[in-house]
Amino acid sequence: MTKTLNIAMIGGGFMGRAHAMAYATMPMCYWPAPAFAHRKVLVDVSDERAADGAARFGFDEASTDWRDAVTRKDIHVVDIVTPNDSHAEIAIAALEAGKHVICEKPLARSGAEAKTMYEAATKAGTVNMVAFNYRRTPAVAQAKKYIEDGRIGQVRNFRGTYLQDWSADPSGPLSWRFQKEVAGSGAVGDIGTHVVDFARYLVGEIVAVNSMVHTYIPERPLQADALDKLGASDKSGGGPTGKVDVDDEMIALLRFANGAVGSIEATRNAYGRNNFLTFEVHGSEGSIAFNYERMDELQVMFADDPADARGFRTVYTGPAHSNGDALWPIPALGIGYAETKIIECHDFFAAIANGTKASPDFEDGWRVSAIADGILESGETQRWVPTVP
Ligand code: SOE
Repeated sequence: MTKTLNIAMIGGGFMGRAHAMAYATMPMCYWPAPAFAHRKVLVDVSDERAADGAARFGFDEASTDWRDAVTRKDIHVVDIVTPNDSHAEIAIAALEAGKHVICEKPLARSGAEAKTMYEAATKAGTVNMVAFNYRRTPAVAQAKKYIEDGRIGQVRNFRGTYLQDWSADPSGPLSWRFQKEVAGSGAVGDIGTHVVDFARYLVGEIVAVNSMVHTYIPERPLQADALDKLGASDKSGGGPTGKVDVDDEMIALLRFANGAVGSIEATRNAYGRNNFLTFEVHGSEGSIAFNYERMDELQVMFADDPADARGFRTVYTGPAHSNGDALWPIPALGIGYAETKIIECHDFFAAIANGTKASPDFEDGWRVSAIADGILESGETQRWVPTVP
């Protein structure tokens, strides 16, 4: 019989909504489901927000006491969808209480902080996952398969970008995402880490980086509450402002353990780019390119393509591809952000049900955070920085 696992979700913002949708719909896509994800208790910072979130996202109970929620006997899974500064404390308490833990990215504000979570996870021996959901996109998983099958030969170059524009307007408020104490870093940790995850997933370990890191908008209007106001702007002016102490933009060169080279760019200030998360991988026998803004498609070129048909062609993902049979029956019907979270949720619960490791786990989260630290350090020193902790 399919087991039911009770979830305590800590946080009820945009990411909480995405996770709750996945809990509700995962069995509709994967049947029989590896387990039912029962939405038991939602924790938020005030009674009102918790009650609102519980009602909206379909949780039985609302609470403002995360310590109680993560130690309750009837809770099996703790889901952390809070700002970055609380990930470690909540995750370690949950792991010490023997819970399975899924945590939003970046795992922590720094490599050192992420390491404490990885160590707690190792000690607990429960299933742990860091939510780098974009690698669950079927086109991205197919790119990995092409690479593993040797379809593009020896990988030589990875070129990744994550460009958004929601923070390009200086009148956008000083939310937690612009505060080092809460976020750890800016574009580097928030979105650059998604590309680092792609690079490690597709090519392998990154051993050194050399980067430029810059902050263009040094001040922003103070925000009255702590809510995440992605893309908001307040043109009224004249109010108090506060200092932005994180990066707006980074460009990094990468050296991989297997000899490949690469580059990453990340910014949330690129007008006209919305969720421009891309990669190109060049190998000795072909190339693969992906852009999340066209997430059902993969561009491929294999060196043995006929000479009169050279150039990239489009593969539309569907039932023939990774997780495709769980999604829609015809290629290019169109998937979205929600599907990446459904697949992530399935893989996490399958790991729990089967007693296997989840991927990417807290060790990956720690290694990605250590690479983010290296990018920030190199931005200051202007030197190559080794990134294997
Ligand atoms: C804001 O840049 C953000 O919400 C990121 O934090 C997410 O990781 C990304 O998936 C979408 O954009």
